[in-house]
Amino acid sequence: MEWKKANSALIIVDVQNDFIPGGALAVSEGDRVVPVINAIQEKFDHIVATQDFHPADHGSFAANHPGKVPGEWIDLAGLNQILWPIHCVQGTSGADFHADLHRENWEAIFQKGKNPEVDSYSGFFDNARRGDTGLGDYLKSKGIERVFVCGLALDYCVKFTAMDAKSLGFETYLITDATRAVNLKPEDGNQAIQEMNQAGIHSITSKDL
Ligand code: VGL
Ligand code: ZN
Repeated sequence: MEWKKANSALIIVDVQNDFIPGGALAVSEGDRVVPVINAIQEKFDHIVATQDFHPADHGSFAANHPGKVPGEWIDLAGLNQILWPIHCVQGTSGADFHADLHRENWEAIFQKGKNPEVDSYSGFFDNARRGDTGLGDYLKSKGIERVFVCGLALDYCVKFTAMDAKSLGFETYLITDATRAVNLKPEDGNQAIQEMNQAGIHSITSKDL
């Protein structure tokens, strides 16, 4: 495919220890994205990352709702919310980026999920679309028109980030071999790709770059 470095950005979503096998919210094969993402970084002039960064009292944690377990749904300040294990708590190693992930050329990191009252899958907005991380304005200030999205997890934060990028007017690409799904249901990852494609997000592999 044809694309210009100058007006393109790579968005690396949530490649953090808690989403890696052995972590609190492990994504199967989540570690496999690391070498792929390291290899493609050299193709980009603009690289940003997102970081899931919850306070310990975050409302998406089942442990903060007596009697509830991960996978159950609740009403969280007016939004339907699936409950997760405690993960990516600020100041813990689970919130740190995977140690092998190259970070030398990152321009900025956008943290999300800091408001205990609302979850934030997207790197742009919280799930209520109220809070804004500044990622959209940042990309626009750099003249970015095209974004390539990769990281964890495909069926949550990668999908929501790509969908918001598209809705903000960026030409949006999903790098399918640089992401993995949580797959609470076995087809969730494939369904996420279908939803993204229907929204006009293009699927490519790292070899297409
Ligand atoms: C994520 C569930 C909860 C993700 C973050 O990064 O995909 N998923 N928090
Ligand atoms: Zn989270």
